[in-house]
Amino acid sequence: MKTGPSTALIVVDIQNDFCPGGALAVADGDAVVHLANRLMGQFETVVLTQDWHPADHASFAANNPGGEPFSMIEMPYGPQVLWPTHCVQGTEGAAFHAELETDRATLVVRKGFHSHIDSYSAFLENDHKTSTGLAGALRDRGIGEIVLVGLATDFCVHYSAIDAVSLGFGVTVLEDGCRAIDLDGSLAAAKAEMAERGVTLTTSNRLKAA
Ligand code: VGL
Ligand code: ZN
Repeated sequence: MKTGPSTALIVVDIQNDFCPGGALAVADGDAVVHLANRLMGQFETVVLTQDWHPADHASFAANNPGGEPFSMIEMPYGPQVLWPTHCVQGTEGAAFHAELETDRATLVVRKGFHSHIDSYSAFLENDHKTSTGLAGALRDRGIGEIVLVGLATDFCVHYSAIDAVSLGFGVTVLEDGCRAIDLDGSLAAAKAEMAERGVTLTTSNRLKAA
């Protein structure tokens, strides 16, 4: 099956730090690599996203005196989880998983590189204003629908999905192609919000040619 040319596959943050052994490991995160590779063969437009933080990033607990990893703080743009230091630019942890077939990508989007704003979404940073440029790049390529897989379901996949809906894209999340961090019920909340905003939550075996 080949998916139609107006649908892009977006592979979110399949990087070493989100895989077992990484700094912010998502349980079973590496289990999605082979499915992502297989799906890439079915799309003309394949986007990879890469969490790409400077070492002084404000979302790192280590850069917030007294801040515990996985606790919440208030940033000028709203609440922010403090994370273990992860995906620092140029490190092995920020590199894509070695088995991810990155040669298939037609666009790679890096995000989270402003020290004072986190960016879960591949479209808008966490201030919900600063654009990564991805929406424009997709529109310029004639893309109207996106299919999302990757890490983590409840953070970067979730925020990418709801921003894409707000920006006018049709959005499908393949749940078997994602794994979650699941912090205090964040997976259930993310799934409920995605469903409510009109994201189609399905599985790869039900992906239809569009
Ligand atoms: C992510 C937390 C912090 C993700 C990135 O890729 O879901 N989560 N940075
Ligand atoms: Zn991050």
